[in-house]
Amino acid sequence: MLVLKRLNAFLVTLSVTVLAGGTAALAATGQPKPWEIGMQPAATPVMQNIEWFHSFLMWIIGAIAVFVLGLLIIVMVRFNARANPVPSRTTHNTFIEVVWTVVPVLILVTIAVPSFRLLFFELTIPKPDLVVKAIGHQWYWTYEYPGKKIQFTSLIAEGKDRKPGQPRLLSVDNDLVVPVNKVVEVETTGADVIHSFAVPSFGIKIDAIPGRLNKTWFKAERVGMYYGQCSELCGRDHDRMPIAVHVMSQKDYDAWLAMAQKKFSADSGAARPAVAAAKPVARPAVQAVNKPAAQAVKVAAAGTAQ
Ligand SMILES: [Cu+2]
Repeated sequence: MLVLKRLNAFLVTLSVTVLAGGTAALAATGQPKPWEIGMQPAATPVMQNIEWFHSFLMWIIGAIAVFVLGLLIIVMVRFNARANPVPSRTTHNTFIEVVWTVVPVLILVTIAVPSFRLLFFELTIPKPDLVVKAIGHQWYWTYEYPGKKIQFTSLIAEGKDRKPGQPRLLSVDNDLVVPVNKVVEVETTGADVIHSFAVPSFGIKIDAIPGRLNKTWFKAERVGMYYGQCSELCGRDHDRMPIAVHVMSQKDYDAWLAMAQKKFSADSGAARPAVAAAKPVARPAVQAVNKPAAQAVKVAAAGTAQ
């Protein structure tokens, strides 16, 4: 009885925790949380579709796993050497062979239809209300608002630069600011190596490749802060180029735009000095390792030249 009582108490605690967690998740902004096992709450229609597709696949995977487990148990119980000492010599059964070919095909078709629908939804960019350009650098992002003469760098906020409430390793000095409920087209490119612009709660992840212009889109449906990270191994400080998107109401965005056009005017060069500040993230140990490698490259190059 005690065991049952304890089990009951555990289940009640668990359900309360899950419910409370669910409510908190709804109110929370787009960033990871301790002990999170699901995905970050969706903030765009694309991510809502990704979440749906994920759950849909989980049901199919679960059903297949349970079915196969059931078959294994039946085989173990009914056809072991003790229960079935004289095995049958059957080798073919046309009906079963047709079934185990056709059913998997049907399952794959069932998966393929929503999968392609989601892919087209992600890749077909609706008419944008705003275009922003994200340029990956080693190791920070620069953002441009084409046609609005805004260009600024976005550097990780660390130490005393990190304001209270800003999450560690995800916050930056200058957020990418966009209006709520508007289609934002993101153009990405790389200035040096391949980076990747990814924001989990928007359901976007797109490579920023030097010499190419990649495009994706999002429509954030709630105001708030949404965080992402460069998701392509791009060198020493790959972990130090977070993405912080501040989604604002149209009114706040307009006010920010007016301010930004003065502060980050692409013509004034005001955005430039910050780039220099990004460089001296000293990591002596790594540099020491890199040096011999650089020398080796030089030696190899000299060898080729001869
Ligand atoms: Cu990167």
